[in-house]
Amino acid sequence: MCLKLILSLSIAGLVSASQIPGPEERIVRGYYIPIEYVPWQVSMLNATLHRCGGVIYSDRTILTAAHCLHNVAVKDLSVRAGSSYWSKGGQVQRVLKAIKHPKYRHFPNPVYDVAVLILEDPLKLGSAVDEISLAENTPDAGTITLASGWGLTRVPGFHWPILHGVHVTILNRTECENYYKDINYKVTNDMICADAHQGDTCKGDSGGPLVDTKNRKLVGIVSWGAGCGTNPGVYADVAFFRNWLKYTVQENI
Ligand code: 4AZ
Repeated sequence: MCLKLILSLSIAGLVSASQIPGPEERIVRGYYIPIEYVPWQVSMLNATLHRCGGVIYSDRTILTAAHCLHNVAVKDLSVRAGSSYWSKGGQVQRVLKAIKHPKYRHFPNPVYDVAVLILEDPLKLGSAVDEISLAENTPDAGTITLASGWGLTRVPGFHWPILHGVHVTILNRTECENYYKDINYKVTNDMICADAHQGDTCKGDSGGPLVDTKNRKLVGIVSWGAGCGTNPGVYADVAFFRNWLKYTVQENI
């Protein structure tokens, strides 16, 4: 009886300890998630190295951030889908065409930071590889969303070999705008912000998904932030870009 109690207490202790992320376990301060939880996630590879995240919109189209295409040649790009590792497993397809939003600029921070990738051959969809639909509406402040990727888990740090996820809360845009104005960055109406204190995206997560898991809609694409885990994370507002994304896919497929 006593042994049983000690055993169950120590098991409970182990479980709860593993659920509290230590400072070394960070997307920043996130947790490992298997690809089946976020089957819309891909790694965008430049030659053989992870460069950015991406999102499966259809078997032949991937959404990512426009800044991920900076200084890369389309012929060197591919995506890996269906694996929790950016470096192995799943399916790899080459990118045929990459289309940045025509209003994309990068000063003082990225604006209109979205792009569409057309794949050479379609992905085979299944439990680890699946498309996600675009949100119709900008998420309300307070909505809890899931971000994922292979980005830095601490600053300074390196790209993690295994996929991480983190739940983040959407912030009021005006507050985020005022916050960043004070440190000379510009949050505009093509962006949404999420609180960074409970966990955040970081370098290498860019282009990846921010998802409202309650209704399984893509609400954001990882874009930028001042540092990781301290100031709000900034995402392209998918509802804002919905028409452009749909039109661009239709015109190029
Ligand atoms: C980056 O450099 C980056 N904390 C992406 C996301 C965030 C910061 C930086 C958000 O790609």
